[in-house]
Amino acid sequence: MAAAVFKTVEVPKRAWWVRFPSASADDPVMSMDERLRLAHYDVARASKPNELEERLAAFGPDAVRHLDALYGDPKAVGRILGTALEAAAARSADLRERDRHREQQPDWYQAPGLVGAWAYVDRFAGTLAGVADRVGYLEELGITYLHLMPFFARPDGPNDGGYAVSDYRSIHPPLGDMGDLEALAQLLHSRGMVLAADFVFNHTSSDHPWALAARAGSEVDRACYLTFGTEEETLAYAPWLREIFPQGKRGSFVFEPVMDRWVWSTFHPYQWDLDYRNPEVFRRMLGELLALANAGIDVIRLDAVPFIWKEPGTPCENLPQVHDVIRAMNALVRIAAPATIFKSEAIVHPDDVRSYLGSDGTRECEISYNPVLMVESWEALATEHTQLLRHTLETRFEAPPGTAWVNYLRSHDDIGWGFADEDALAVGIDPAAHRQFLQRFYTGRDHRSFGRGADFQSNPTTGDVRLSGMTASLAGLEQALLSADPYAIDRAIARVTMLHGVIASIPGIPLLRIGDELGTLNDLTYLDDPERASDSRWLHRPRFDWDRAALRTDPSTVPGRLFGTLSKMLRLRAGFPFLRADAPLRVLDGGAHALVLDIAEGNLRVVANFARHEAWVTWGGSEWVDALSGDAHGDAGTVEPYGLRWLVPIATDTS
Ligand code: OTU
Repeated sequence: MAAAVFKTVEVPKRAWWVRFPSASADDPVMSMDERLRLAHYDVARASKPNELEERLAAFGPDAVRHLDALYGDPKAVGRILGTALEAAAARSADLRERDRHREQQPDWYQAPGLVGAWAYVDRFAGTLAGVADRVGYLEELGITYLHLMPFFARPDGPNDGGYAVSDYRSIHPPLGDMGDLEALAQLLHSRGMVLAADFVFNHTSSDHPWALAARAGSEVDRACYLTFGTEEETLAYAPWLREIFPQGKRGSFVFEPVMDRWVWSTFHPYQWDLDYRNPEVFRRMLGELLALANAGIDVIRLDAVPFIWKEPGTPCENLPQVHDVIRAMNALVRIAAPATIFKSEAIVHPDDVRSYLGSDGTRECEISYNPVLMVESWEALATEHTQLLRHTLETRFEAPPGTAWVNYLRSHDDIGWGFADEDALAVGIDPAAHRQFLQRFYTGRDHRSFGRGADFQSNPTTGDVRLSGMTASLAGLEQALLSADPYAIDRAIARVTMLHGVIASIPGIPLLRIGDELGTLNDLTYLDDPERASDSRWLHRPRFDWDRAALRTDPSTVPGRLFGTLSKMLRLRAGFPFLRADAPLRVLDGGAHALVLDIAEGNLRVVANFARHEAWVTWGGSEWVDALSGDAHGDAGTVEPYGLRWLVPIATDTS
């Protein structure tokens, strides 16, 4: 038997001897229990079981099972467990208290009061400390979940809005430092809010220390990336891959002259994909993930999750091993930082999107973006018909037990027309032609257009193209203001309100684009910045306009009208105790132009008219009051263009 490696892990009040298994290749394969015991249980037991031990007992076997499936190497698995235990030991007393609290309330992210917004640190408030100063604004709007776009160190020059990370443990200097991040997390926590941040883990920046070491000749670091000696070798993969940013570069490989090798790069040339087939990559990135959790991040957004595992002759997206990686990481988070949850960012076929919420009761990502609801909300607005949206809600909306959708209209990314072909065909729509129509519509190239979006990343080979633009500009406010037509302005405000009204009333976490509450329009200034000009997503990443925000209390202004309605909706929803993420949703027949949803078995009936004309809609029931307007209603009525009702039953006195 090879010599065992011993290592001390400091945990409060006690030193734990963690004995890593160091089995050599000819050692017999150890059972899972045996390995866990070797990795941890060589401990002078306390009289009362320690909570870390309990968590290890509860989640260790899951972690090991998935790690075994990936790596089958007990030594590597032991090292990974060691990294998790080190992070557990480094966790602050406050966050350990938060862990206990969340373990008592494991469904916290399914509560109706969780209402999200996302923002860029610099564009919203200059610095992390500036964000702390602006928390009052978020509270006024009714936000309890703040997602800050990437704020870690990144290269000077192009860095994909921070999605090229040079160091996962230091903040991009103009934004502040780790102390500011921790202080902001503490402040939000003290106000009952949660903080979400990105874990950009498919790739590092090409100037990350591992990439620099790889260039300098370190074999260990080079093995963290996927590199190839010749371009021919890339052909084992290349023909199956999708191009994500075809206007930046063609293909998924870039030549690196210093190493004289080809490097895998799914996104921009300066974003190098990591090779999770190497357990050392898993271990290193787990350390970075848990450091993020230990800084006080509650919700970790797993960026570009479908791409993290590559196998020859496959599309290298959504492979089964991705699920093992995420499940193992989740189990290790349950051990080391259980207050933390994962949000999946997979903008792929709806079946694949859903797969990251786990299956067979296995915990994977607790929450996920819901891109198909986003896409089909815009689709229904353009077509003024709700059949595709209704069909998808009926067949795909129910989230697996213990999970929640994150419902949104706009992210910082483009809109790709990612409805399922089969869903479109099921309601008589030609998917390809329909995607072309939607793109034309929202870029102002259709005679009925009110949208003023822009093309993003048109692919000369496939003809695929995606869309950029702010909510208000896509919904017609920009065009209406240009024409100075009060009727058109009213219509555009009604569209923005109605779309948000659906997102805010549907089970799951609503996630608002900060600025949408003021009707912020497209920002063309990115065209003057050579680093950004080629990326039209900057059209919808404007600086937050605090002068505009100052108008929010003036109901005669566009910002005042929108802020008033949206903040009211968010507050109302937070106060509906039945509006949990797992509340049942039923799609009722409200005719071709309307969406009628029954939520939580008669507790709320949402009626939305997607058409530019009035619609007579039957929503059923008998006596309702519209929580938004206070008007009483029966079982049907005329709904104005883009009208919205949140109908709650009038309580019948049973005393
Ligand atoms: C993500 O998006 C981020 O949200 C982007 O801002 C980044 O540029 C990118 O990753 C690289 O880090 O293709 O058009 O299925 O669709 O990860 C945006 C997931 C993207 C991908 C998604 C990616």
